[in-house]
Amino acid sequence: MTTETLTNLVSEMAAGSLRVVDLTVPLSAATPVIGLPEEFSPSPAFKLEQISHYDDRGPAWYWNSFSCGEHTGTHFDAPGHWITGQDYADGYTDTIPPGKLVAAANVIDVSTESAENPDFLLTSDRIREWEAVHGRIAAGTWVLMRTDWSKRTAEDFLNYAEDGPHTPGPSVECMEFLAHDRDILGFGVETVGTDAGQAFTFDPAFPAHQLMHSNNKFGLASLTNLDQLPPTGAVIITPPLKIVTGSGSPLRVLALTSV
Ligand code: 23J
Ligand code: MN
Repeated sequence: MTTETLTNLVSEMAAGSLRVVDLTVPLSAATPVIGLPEEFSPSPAFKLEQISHYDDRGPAWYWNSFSCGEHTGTHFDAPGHWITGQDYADGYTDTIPPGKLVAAANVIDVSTESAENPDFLLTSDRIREWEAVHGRIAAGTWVLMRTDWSKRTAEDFLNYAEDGPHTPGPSVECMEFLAHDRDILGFGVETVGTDAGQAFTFDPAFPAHQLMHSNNKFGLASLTNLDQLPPTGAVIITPPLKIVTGSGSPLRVLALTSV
């Protein structure tokens, strides 16, 4: 049975009836990173340095070293990233069970609402509305919030104002609902972080981090191409780098979807 499923998978991919969609943004020095208030340590941007380039440092080979914060570009938030998730032994990049790194995705399109209001908050009511059309969100699946934020320029993507960033995200009660009533695997977004720009003012602050990670659930940030996915039916592959005791990492996120 299992063999048949995998045989069908590769033949449907070869035939073009299953497609691989890349949900990853390019990783370079220009990749936007989250800005925190200045009393906190900043996240360094991605940096690439040549080790050699077919030259006297290495005549037949080209390679680089790179550095960045773990939460740079398209990246995975492990439960241990947040104080509320620190005690899960299986909640760090090297200890997450691999079976949790391939899962179904539910894509909730709130791009219209987000275009009208950069502080748009996803609510449990909006999720129930989506479920009335697409079916109930199953336990152990991803919820991906489509905002089309990845289509913005870097400046409008971060969207800073004097009172902080203005970007869409989930409400507190939405995160409680998805963690407790739906028992999802994790919450993914197109914005720089899983929380809304103004989430530092919420109670609790940063509910996506606070509530997902306290329940051993994951985050995905800076996703792109969510407009190429169906509302249900796609499978996403999300293995972070196996950094020992890592809180997350940049990663390549691939979606398998029927055409
Ligand atoms: C550190 C502090 C606050 C936040 C974040 C990181 C993220 O959004 C992140 O990338 O996990 S809100
Ligand atoms: Mn993060």
